[in-house]
Amino acid sequence: MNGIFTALLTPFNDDYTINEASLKKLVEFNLEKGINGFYVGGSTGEGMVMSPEERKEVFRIVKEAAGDRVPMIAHCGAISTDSAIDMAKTAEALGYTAVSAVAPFYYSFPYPAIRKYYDDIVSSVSIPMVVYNFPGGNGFTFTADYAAEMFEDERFFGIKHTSADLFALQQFKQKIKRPVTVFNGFDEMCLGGLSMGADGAIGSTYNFMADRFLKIYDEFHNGSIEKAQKIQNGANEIIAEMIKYGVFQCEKAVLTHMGIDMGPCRRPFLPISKEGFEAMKKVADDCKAWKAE
Ligand code: MN9
Repeated sequence: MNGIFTALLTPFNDDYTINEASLKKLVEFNLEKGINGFYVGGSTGEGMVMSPEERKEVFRIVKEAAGDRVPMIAHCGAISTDSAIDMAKTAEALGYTAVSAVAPFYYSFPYPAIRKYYDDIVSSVSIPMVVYNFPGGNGFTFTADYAAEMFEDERFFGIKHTSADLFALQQFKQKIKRPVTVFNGFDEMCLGGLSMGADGAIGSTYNFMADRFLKIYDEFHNGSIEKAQKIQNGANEIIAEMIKYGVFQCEKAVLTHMGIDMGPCRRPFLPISKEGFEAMKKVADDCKAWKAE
C-alpha cells in the first residue's frame, strides 16, 4: 500500500441520508482516474458526524463498488474504544485491507490510554492499523518517539500524517526501526511530504483531482521536481479558493458540477454560500479540462 489514496467524501441526500448511488459513482470516477486506494470514513467522509451504523453502511457500499481493485483503509476512530472495535470488525469482515483510527478525543486522554486504545483495536482484528495523526483535529500529537515504541508491534503498518510538521514526518521514517508506510495528509503540501520521505498521500481533494496528484507522485519519482511543483502550484490555487468557502462543502460542490450529485455536508457544517457554489463551477471546468503534459 502506497501512492495516492482518495479520502472519500460521503454524498448525502437533501435529508442527510447516505446517497448510495452517488457514492458508487464517486468510487468508479476515482478508479477510472487510476487512484491507488481509498481511505473511507475519515474526516473527509464526515465519519465524526455519523453514527457507527451509518459508518459501517458506508464501508459496505464502498467495498461493494470497488471490489478488490485497490487496497482500502477503513477509518474506525471514535471516542469510544468499543465503537472503534465494532467498526473495525465490520471492516475486516467486509474485506478491507487495513483499519485506521484517530486517537480518542474530547477528554484529553493521556498517552497510556491512547496506547491501550490502539492496542485494543488491533487486537480485535487481524488486519493492520494505519494510525491517523491529526493534531489540529483532535488535540493529540503522535510524536516520533511514541511511534517508535508503538511500531515495535508489527500489527502497526503505517501513519496518516495530517500535519504541516514535515520534520515529524521525516522523524517517523528515521526513528521507527522497521519499514513503515507514511502517508502525507495535507494535499497542499503533498510534494513537500513526498520529498521528506512520505510513501504516499491520503487526501480529500483527490476525490476530484486524483489525476493531478498521481502525476505529481510520478514526476517526483522520476526526478522531475519542477514539473511536479508546477502541478502542485496549480492544485494549490484551487485549494486556497476552497479554504475561503469551506473545504468539504466546496469539494462536494465541484463534484456536483462535474455530474456526481454530492448534496450538502452534515450539520453542524454550514451549507455552502451561493457565491462559493458559483465559484466552484470554474474549478469544476478547470478540472474537467486538465490534462497531464
Ligand atoms: O484527509 C484532509 N484532511 C482534513 C485529509 O480534512 C483534516 C486533507 O485532504 C485536507 O482536506 C486538504 C485541505 O486542507 O489538505
